[in-house]
Amino acid sequence: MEEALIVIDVQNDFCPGGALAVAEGDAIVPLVNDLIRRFDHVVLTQDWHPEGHSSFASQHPGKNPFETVTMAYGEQTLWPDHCVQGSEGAAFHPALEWTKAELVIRKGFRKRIDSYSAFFENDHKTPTGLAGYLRERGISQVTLAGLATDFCVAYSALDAVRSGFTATVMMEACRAIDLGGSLDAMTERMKAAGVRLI
Ligand code: VGL
Ligand code: ZN
Repeated sequence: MEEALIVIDVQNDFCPGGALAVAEGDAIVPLVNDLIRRFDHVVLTQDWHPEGHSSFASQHPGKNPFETVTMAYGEQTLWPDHCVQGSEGAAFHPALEWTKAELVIRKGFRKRIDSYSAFFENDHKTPTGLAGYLRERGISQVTLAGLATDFCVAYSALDAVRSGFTATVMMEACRAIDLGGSLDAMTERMKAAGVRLI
């Protein structure tokens, strides 16, 4: 039974000084590097939006970051412009030891749809291909760490379980945005779904 570490969005824009900075986002980097050393298989995700992405508040006149809108696929939180393809903000944190990674899954590259999860976009239907990749590689267990706990990490963990993988989240190696109680809410959803939180 093979296991993979999935490192979620350890990118400059989610670290202090970045466009969508997560408090202490950079503090997890040494812990994530330790995990990378310990796992045989490492996959990274990279939030990767085209300019003018529909999840950016700047594209919705009269709306501010962290407000919500209804998209074709349901409710969507609006964000500051972040992780624009090819920008410094979209690059991995400079101290992240990513060279060992076997795969980088980019997500959020379709202009009309956001993607928090490493497995499915926010319509919960459009696959990223990660489940197929892991299955073909004989990987049935995933461990997750990264940013942000209550968005991309949580949705990835929930979709991992839904896709038939066992999922563990290393909570110390994650940091949250925590918008309107989202950390508690998503922690409860993960527990209820059978995600192991350690
Ligand atoms: C994320 C909001 C927007 C994340 C990505 O990585 O958790 N959150 N894009
Ligand atoms: Zn994003």
